[in-house]
Amino acid sequence: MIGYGFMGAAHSVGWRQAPAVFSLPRPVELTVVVGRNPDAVAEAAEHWGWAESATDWRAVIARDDIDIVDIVTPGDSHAEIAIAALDAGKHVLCEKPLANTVAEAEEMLAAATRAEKRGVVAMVGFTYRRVPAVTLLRDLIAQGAVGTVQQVRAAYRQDWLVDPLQPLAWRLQKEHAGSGALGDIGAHIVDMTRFVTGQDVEAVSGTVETIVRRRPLLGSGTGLSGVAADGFGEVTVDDAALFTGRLSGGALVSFEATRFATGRKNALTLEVSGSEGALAFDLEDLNSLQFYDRTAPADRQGFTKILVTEAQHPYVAAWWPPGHTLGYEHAFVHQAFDLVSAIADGSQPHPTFAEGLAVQRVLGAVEESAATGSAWVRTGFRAHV
Ligand code: SOE
Repeated sequence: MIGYGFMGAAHSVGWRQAPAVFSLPRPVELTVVVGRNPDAVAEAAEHWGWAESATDWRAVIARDDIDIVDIVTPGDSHAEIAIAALDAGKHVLCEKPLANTVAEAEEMLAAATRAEKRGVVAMVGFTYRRVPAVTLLRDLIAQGAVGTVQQVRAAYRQDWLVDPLQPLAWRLQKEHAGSGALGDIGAHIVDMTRFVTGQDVEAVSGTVETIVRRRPLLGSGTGLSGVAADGFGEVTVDDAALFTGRLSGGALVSFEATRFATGRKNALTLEVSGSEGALAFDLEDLNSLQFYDRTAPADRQGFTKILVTEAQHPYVAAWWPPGHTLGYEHAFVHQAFDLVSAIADGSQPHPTFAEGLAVQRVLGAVEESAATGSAWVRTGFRAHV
């Protein structure tokens, strides 16, 4: 695993729990975690149960005892590491968004296509697909439960930047993160929309906004005592992105990704409205799915709550009896299980780098629409999901 921040912790839980909960077709060994700070990465290895720690990712991907490279670094190093690892014959799991630019994502897809010819696979870490209720949402749409999809409403709202003294971390600097809320959390709802509908986002129109333009530099005496006068830096990414999308099946989508929804901590909601019904998911109630059946007798129509904890629901049979709920980290366990299963049976895990590129093209088109003020910028890419 290259990196060891928040996603490093979540992935470590996934790698450690998957062999215990699922009968994996291959054993999983947490061999080495890589970071630039030797003391910090050694502590992370100890804490999360990795056998070794290292500071040179190139030396690690050259090792014969490494089969999978799990990339959980900021977006500015995804392309370099993923391409080198794939060319070295290692399977790759890369955190979202796939890259910081469309051009990088295209290079990564080319490397994945080369590697696929040698039986090496690549997957993107859009984990919300693997929340059982989201996979069920996709399955129900595919079965026609809502009829023709006519509208989708997708929002991902956080508020961790409302405090203007929140320091200028890497997520707020374009050279490291590529974009702000748009790529960090907007990427999730774009991928989820493509996943549950099975359709491409063919064109978008939108705007992005940076609400607080200067923030205290890390380590510049931030806190109650205020900030040293010279300790401010420019925020170079968006704080909020609002955009409309047109799906390849004709439906309209409204997207909102913001870090300034005061009071909303990690509020991801997705509602799919169809000719025969509707389905709605709320991450803050992630074990359930709201379903409205327009074909039901008129005297009993209404949104019903499906508790997604039955053995026949996606992934649930491996866990607990009905009503015993799952949490945020379980999607990372499902991700590890699905990747190892695909490697073992020689199949292509999803989402592929092609799907990651499709999301990247949507992000790029939103930025183009926002920069030029032009309505409807085509994403110009159809991924074969
Ligand atoms: C942003 O704070 C963040 O950590 C994203 O980077 C993750 O992808 C999201 O799942 C939770 O919020």
